[in-house]
Amino acid sequence: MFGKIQNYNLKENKLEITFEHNTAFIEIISASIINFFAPLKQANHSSTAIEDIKLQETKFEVKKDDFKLTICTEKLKLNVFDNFKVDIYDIDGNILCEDYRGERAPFVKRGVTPKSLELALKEGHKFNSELGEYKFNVLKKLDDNTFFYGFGEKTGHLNKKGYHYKMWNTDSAAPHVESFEMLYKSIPFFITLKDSKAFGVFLDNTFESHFDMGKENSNYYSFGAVDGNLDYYFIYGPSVKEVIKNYTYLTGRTPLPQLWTLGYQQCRWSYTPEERLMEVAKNFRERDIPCDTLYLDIDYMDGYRVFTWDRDKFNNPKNTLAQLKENGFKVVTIIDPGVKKDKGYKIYDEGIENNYFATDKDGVPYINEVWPGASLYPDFTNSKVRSWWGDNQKIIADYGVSGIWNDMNEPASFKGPLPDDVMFDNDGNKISHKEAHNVYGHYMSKATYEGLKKHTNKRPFVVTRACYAGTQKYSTVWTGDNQSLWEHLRMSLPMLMNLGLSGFAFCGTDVGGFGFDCTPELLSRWIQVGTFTPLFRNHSSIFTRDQEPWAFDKKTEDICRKYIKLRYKLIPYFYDLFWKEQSDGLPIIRPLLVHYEKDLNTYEVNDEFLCGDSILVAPIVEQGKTSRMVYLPEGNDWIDYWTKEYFSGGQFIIKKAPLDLCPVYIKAGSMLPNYPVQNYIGEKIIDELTLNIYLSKNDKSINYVHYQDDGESFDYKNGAYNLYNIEVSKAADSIKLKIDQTKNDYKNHYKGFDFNLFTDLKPSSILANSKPIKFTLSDDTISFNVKNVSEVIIK
Ligand code: MIG
Repeated sequence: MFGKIQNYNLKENKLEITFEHNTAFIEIISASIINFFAPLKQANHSSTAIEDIKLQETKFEVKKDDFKLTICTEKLKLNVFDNFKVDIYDIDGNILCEDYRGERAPFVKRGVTPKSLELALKEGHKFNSELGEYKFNVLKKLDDNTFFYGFGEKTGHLNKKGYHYKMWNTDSAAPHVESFEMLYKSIPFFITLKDSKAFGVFLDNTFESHFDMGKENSNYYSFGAVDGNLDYYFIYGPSVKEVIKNYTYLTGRTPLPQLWTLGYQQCRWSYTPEERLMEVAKNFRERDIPCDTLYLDIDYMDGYRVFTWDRDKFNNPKNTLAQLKENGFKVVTIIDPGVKKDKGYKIYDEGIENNYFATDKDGVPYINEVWPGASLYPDFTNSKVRSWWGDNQKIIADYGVSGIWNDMNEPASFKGPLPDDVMFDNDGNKISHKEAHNVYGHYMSKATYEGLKKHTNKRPFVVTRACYAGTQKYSTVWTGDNQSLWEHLRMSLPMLMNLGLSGFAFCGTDVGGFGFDCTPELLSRWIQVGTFTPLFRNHSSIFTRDQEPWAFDKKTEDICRKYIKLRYKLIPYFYDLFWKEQSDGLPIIRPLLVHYEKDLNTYEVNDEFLCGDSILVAPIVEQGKTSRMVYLPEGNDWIDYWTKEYFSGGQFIIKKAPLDLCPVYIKAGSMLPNYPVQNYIGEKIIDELTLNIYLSKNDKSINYVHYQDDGESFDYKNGAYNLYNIEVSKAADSIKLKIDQTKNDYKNHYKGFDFNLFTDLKPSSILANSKPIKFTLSDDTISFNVKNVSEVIIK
């Protein structure tokens, strides 16, 4: 495709390489991030995922000999050969990523006769298509001890080696199983981990793309796309953490959410009419189950017309929402992209008048069918359409709605898929559906985010189903129509972990399962997982069993209450994680390997996850199981959250887990901030923070930074926040605690702190700023309260 290298030309960070048949570019974004680009479709190097790419000042050298070009950055060495073959080494000369030079050689698939194929297809058997032919396909050498992660929302397991995935946003109501190659989201990014060293590859191409991770043949893996430019980033670690940090440096990070979005959320298709919505709200409060958010699904609208209300079902939405607000409930409404074809309906009329809809190849507005019947698709690739759509959010926000849920934006359609030649404006640089499809949900989320920001001046809460790489800047995501199946609870763990590794720090699945009928046991176990999931939303489909915490029996309700309350205690911990994510890009849900990549036992752990760096969750994801094996990674000791039992890391243990117990372990040497349980976030004025300290037997000190702000506005961007630095250091027979407010620019402060220290030290006195204070000692816990104190000595 490229031929021999002829010469090269260096301009700032960019190397232009002239090959016999084609030109290619290598751009040094930073010492660790390299872009490989060949304008196979268009000269313009544009990106939807990456906005305002920031080149980092970095030193590098370029050399040429008869066979190759060599580029050395401070972290990497690249050899570039004829045909744009590239080998990448670390600076010590260890090979990281090597282009594959052989021919493609798929593993053999055998049939019998054409007739047997015909009959098998008739019976409904499905076979994977033949060898894919793409516009380009990059082959890399695959070694045995290689593991792959990422790809956003895919079914199957944590490790993606040996599978083939396709990026084409797809709405599928069939039960999502391992053999699915695509779902609602396209995140063409993966992480390679080998011998404790990691790098990422991001293929920035919005056409249908393919990733074969050693399925075709175990000697190579490959990525390619059906059209568009060759445009990929090599993102070095060597730690997985660094890869995530660098990837989110490129594509952006999840912005700090409003605090209430971290509470429990209850959804159903649909809570209508308003009496039903109010009844659900009342049940939460009467039954003492915390809840912040209720959702309105499509039936609140007038004939599914977006930005309208069905006045028979919601007589006075403003009043209803105000009443709910009194009780501490936020309401989130669904908004689909499909606009009903209906003269006299404002949104349709404005769209037609201004040419805001996607068109057929002749420029006539394109019509398909979704919920409202014949419908048109707003062209979100056009910035004018985005700002119009953004302004429409005001219509709904003015009723008191607190967040927007974007669905059906793959885009979905009832009358067959959108044809390839449906056209999108793309701000004057027209593109077809083939190129726009995978970014349709992205641009819709961006429009929604920017509109909500402009009209509410609060941190927008947007939930989207479809998206592309980089959408994390605008929206949280849920994983679409799962079902109330144990298999889907099991699969939600690797799916959410991989979404996290792919930049989506704020994600969740429908707790309890969307389709099919949930059972009491399944809901109990799913709520336990949801407690540690950033987006904690129970949702179920029309015509399925009720799935609210009280829908089954007292036992299930008690379990739900116990775990939802635990979630409310942990709110400040989640919020601190989101604060830290702004600078390190690390997701909330993490596979164990993120923190323990030296421990090879963690590479394939599908059924445990870390919530932040301090909590290890090992849920039960199988029916009838009341005990399980838990792997505690090596490198730390672990403390059983429920019993305070102490374990060293690097071992498998058996944990008994009756239905009301989810195995949870706290990393020894950590600190967890807690709030009191509230019915909803903001119910209580929290002027004292609880800090639970889990001392390690080995380490000498713990340091924890806690973040505090108003929980909703953008004032933190101008510095209106507080930081508390809490340090615990251990000597032979005493413990010293230092409390230091290192930033002090938000007007509310904690008046005091409640400490709970889990340790075997039995102190005789505690001095706060040199004065003795009262404390209690029970089991292994020392508890005391301090106000206006900077130093505590326990001895
Ligand atoms: O085709 O709005 O994934 O969460 O409840 C169904 C109705 C359309 C699909 C979403 C689901 C939502 C449902 N929607």
